[in-house]
Amino acid sequence: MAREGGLKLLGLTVSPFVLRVRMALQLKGLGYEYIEQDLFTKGELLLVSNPVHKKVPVLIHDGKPVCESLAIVHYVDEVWAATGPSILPADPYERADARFWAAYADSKLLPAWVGIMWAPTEEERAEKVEDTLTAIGHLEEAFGKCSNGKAFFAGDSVGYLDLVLGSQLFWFEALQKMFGVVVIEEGKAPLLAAWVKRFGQTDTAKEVVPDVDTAVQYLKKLQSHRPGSTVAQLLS
Ligand SMILES: N[C@@H](CCC(=O)N[C@@H](CS)C(=O)NCC(=O)O)C(=O)O
Repeated sequence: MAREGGLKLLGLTVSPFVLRVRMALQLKGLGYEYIEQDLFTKGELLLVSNPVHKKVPVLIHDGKPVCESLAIVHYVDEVWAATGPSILPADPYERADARFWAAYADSKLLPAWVGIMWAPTEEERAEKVEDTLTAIGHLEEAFGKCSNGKAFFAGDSVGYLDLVLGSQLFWFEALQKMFGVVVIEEGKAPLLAAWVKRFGQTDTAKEVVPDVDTAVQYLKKLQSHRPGSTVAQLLS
């Protein structure tokens, strides 16, 4: 992997937002310095690089910070357009559609499954499971439409939506392990269930996705800090 001069990533191993950026850099074959952040005690570099949200990921390219995971993936795709495969679709309509579903995955699916972890009662947990499965139902339809019968959202190889949803999959495994919730069930979302298996076999997934136990351990650590801690926002 070529190491791109002046490329640093401020991250957190268990963050799906960070993971999608690592996946994008892997797809492009770009080397970078990875700097794990302690979000319990935020360091100076994170605070000056992302003074508005103070969140990871932040990609620092030649000293200039780029914040927000989707903006970073767009940036990587544009700056290294001639390096490796394209991440976003070339066709403007498909591009707009991919952005629509990425925003949906982050604004509806992600908060729903994070809610499963933090629900104070079993009743509220069941509601969050329902919300999660509704979002998965929409994404199952989106997969059918975007993939056009091919292996990935982007067609024959991994692209934007594969990264956006693929970066959340190891947390789905953690949810199953900790709460017995099956987020992508073969009977209800057969296209996505088959995609999960294919995605797991890609170099992108194999090289950068953390072990599910890392997520389980991190969640236990977060739970011990609730309530009233800003750490509660780590996966919000
Ligand atoms: N919309 C942001 C979300 C990033 C985010 O929520 N990062 C979490 C880690 S998973 C974080 O840094 N939280 C620190 C905090 O909330 O103080 C993105 O896409 O980059």
